[in-house]
Amino acid sequence: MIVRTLEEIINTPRDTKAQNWCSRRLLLREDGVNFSLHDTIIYPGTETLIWYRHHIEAVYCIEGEGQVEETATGKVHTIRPGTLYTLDGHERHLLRCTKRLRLICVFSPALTGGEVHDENGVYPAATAPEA
Ligand code: 9YT
Repeated sequence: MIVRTLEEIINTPRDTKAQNWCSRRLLLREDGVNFSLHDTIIYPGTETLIWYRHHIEAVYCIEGEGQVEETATGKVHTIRPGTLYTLDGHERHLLRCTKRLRLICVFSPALTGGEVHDENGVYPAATAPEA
């Protein structure tokens, strides 16, 4: 059994910081459960281009307010506490934050840790199969 707390992760290497967000990575690939689980904060007033070409991400909002815009269609979804969105089609999108968002995010396959978006909003694919 794995038991850990957010407090144990803050300001460690599992607390990954980018310009528009920070991601506290509670479970990673090295934990061997085939998904990763993150407690993510998105900073207000930001817009982030995201395109998880190699991953499926599920995002459950527990605090704040924002929008997701699908770039292929222009479709806009409001994000508020209690809203889930899942990028089951690897949708390229813009994530806008109007009120500091706290999001619980699950990635499959699991992130290895340290990933931040490249210029296309992509996280790299893991190089070896999961354990
Ligand atoms: C919603 C989203 O994808 N935000 C970017 C950070 C990501 N959730 C992560 O790496 O935890």
